[in-house]
Amino acid sequence: MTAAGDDKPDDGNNDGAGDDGQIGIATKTRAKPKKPSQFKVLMLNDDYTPMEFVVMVLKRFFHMDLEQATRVMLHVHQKGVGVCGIFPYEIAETKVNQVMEFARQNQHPLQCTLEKA
Ligand code: TYC
Repeated sequence: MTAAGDDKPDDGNNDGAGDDGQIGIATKTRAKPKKPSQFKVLMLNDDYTPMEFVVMVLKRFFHMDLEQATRVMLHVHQKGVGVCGIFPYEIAETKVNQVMEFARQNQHPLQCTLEKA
């Protein structure tokens, strides 16, 4: 970024002055803006939660249709873990909390967690 509206490339010396060496309003921005980081919501297998309940969770909280929810549930059942979706941190955290609370209310040990994508 440059000082006070000139259109020369940044001199990069970051001395607080513009490219012309004059003091002005600090308008420097990041060279590489950080993308909001994404998080996988993972579903874990267990021996007790009914398959139908897991399918219901995937439909309700992850907006999957019956076929997709059944495929993900069976993947988790067979492999031990599976991805329900990838979201910005706050949304991923909310989904995990919703799933855990719904499982708890229904007395199932279903576990759901986050992992950086
Ligand atoms: N393994 C469970 C059963 O046999 C089904 C299940 C699937 C449980 C996926 C949890 O995340 C899960 N009833």
